[in-house]
Amino acid sequence: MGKMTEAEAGALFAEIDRDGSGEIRLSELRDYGMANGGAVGGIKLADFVRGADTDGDRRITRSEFTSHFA
Ligand SMILES: [Ca+2]
Ligand SMILES: [Ca+2]
Repeated sequence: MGKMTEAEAGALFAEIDRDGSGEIRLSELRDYGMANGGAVGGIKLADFVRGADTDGDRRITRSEFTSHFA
């Protein structure tokens, strides 16, 4: 999508991945969204998951995240 640099996307990923597991679960995304008006990088959470979770396992890995945003 090219909205962010890879460094910016990595920093945002680290912010959302609170337990540092290397993947974002829906609960982490929800917690982040609740503190940020229900959106990640200006994208609604549901749309974000649909777009970024390319393998459909309902978790977003760092590579899924960065390839979606950067
Ligand atoms: Ca995590
Ligand atoms: Ca995934």
